[in-house]
Amino acid sequence: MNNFNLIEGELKSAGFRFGIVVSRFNDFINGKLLDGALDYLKRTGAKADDISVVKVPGAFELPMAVKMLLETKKYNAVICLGTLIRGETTHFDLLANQVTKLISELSINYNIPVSYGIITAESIEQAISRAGTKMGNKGFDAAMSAVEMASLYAKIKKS
Ligand code: INI
Repeated sequence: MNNFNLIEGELKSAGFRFGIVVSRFNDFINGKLLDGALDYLKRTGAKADDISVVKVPGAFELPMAVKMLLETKKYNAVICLGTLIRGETTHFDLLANQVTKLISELSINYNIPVSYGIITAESIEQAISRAGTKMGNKGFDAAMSAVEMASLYAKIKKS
């Protein structure tokens, strides 16, 4: 089994267009996620002109704006950024489950990768640790997935 056709994405962004949807709720954390995502895209070759950043009020609105971006067919991948903190809302589980499900369904229905850079945390401290401190930066990680998947989709289409 030596001659199989391996298809995998590369971590290069040049030539791809990215949409980033970021929520304003918990903005001091989401700003760090956005910094991480932009840092990754620029360091892997994306041009500023090829990146659109869309702001929405909260995590609940993320899937709505993602759908609008996908509908344009202008983007090779969309990155979702937001922060849900259990302590702040009794409907944490409902929001987290619904938003996650919708984002995944949108990606599959439109055949365009959407990456998940939404922190779901028990406390503000835990959220901060995932936004550029102890536990890395979930925005940076989500951008990495978006780039790999954009490249993978392009290769699958060409295969
Ligand atoms: N939105 C968030 O992004 N994170 C939260 O933790 C949150 N809490 O705690 O309620 C939150 N609520 C707002 C929600 O996403 C909508 O924007 C709002 O209900 C208006 O539709």
